[in-house]
Amino acid sequence: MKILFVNPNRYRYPPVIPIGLEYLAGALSGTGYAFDVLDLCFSDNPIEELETKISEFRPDIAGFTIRQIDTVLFPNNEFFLPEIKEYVNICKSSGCQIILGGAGFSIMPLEILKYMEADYGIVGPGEIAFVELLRTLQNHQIPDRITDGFGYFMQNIYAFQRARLFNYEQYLKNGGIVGFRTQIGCTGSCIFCTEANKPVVYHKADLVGNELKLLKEQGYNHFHLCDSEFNMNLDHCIEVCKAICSISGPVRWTLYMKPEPFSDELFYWLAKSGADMLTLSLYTDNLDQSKIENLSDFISLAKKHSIKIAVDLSTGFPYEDISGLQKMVDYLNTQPVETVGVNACYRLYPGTKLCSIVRNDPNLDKHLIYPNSDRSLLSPVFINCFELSELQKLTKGKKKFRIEGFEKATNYQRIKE
Ligand code: B12
Repeated sequence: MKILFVNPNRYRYPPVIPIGLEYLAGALSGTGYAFDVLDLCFSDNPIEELETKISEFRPDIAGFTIRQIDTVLFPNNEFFLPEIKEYVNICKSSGCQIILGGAGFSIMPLEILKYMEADYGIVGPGEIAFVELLRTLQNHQIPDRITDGFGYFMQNIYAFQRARLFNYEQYLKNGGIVGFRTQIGCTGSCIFCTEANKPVVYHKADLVGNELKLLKEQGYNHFHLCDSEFNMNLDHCIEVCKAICSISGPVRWTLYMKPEPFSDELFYWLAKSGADMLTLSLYTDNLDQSKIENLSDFISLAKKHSIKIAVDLSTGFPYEDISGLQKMVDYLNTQPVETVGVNACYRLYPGTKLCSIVRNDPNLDKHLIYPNSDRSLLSPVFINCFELSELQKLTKGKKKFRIEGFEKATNYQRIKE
């Protein structure tokens, strides 16, 4: 059975190396399945390249990684599924079975499977579930159309392998950065987020160190963490940092963090292992004095260890009073953070708390934005409760503040050196 992995992600602000396929290919090693990859990110003629690859390799299965449904931001939203469907159709017409996976796919698996008219899909981490699915197909048994990849991780420490499949140089030349993962899942419970309340599986810390060591030996020394948030379990975080410290020669890395938990020890090890910039996710709802004090401690510890902070500030949830944003803007303006991106437009996804709040209150309908004529949630729908003009008024003249949705860039590109 031959598998062709396809990366259809051609959004390049910045381009992202599809490392999910590298972990998947790592899991295939030793199983005897033949596979090849086609990365369409920089292709000048993706359709022709795909057709050529299919006629040369003759795969039985095409495995598509669907990293994004759309860009999540508004305005200037880009919806990716119609383009991906064109590639899926080409594979289908060659007789391949289609298997879908990826972070975007996992958000609305049933809907995307149907939209793509694909055969099977895996939600969440695919490493173990994909191999099982191949075995089931090979044994001529009928698998479930959708498998929950998390269900296959019985232990919460995961020994993984990562293959090296893609042309990293081309990504780096175009503003990309090499990613790595230290855990799967998220303990956060943000009301708008599709990653909320997912079981967490930790990568074995020494294997994370080893992965970065191998990448460093290949000449890469600047990395981006690909966990939802890093600080879910401080013991694991510190173990990972220590493992990174064991690599000879310095590396730099950048990460996502939530405001809690943290400790002086964590920041010490972050800095020692080369973390020099973090994106901190903050919210303005339920803001009270104790949260501000906690935040001040977080910011001063990062500063003490020379780690720069970019803030992603989410505001304007249903029923929220704008005075909370005013308070947060005034506070952050006095703090040693490099940039603050303010977001008040939320992409609605079925299954999130925000979506059920909206569905249960028709008074919120006036805040909904439908950028496309299709009114299903597969095509983006947003809720926006704070007017753009109000955000502009509150942040006017405050240089480090930026309203999200206009600029096509991400924090590691904004904060250099
Ligand atoms: C890190 C990250 C970034 C970094 C990437 C850095 C880098 N160089 O790698 C940066 C900051 C650059 C970034 C940018 C963007 N991101 Co981002 N990002 C993430 C994050 C946190 C991790 C993604 C990741 O790499 N995971 C690690 C890899 C190993 O996992 P994986 O790809 O999911 O693969 C596993 C499974 O999905 C599965 N799998 C994957 N492919 C396949 C294929 C098959 C066939 C199978 C069976 C299984 C399978 O198995 C894999 C191994 O376990 C996710 C959220 C999340 N926790 O997933 C958001 C996320 C993917 N990003 C998102 C978005 C919107 C963006 C941007 C569009 C933001 C913007 N407006 O600029 C850009 C897009 C950039 C681009 N060119 O695509 C959204 C997509 C949401 C949606 N509606 O679809 C997510 C889900 C966050 C969210 N909840 O909103 N991002």
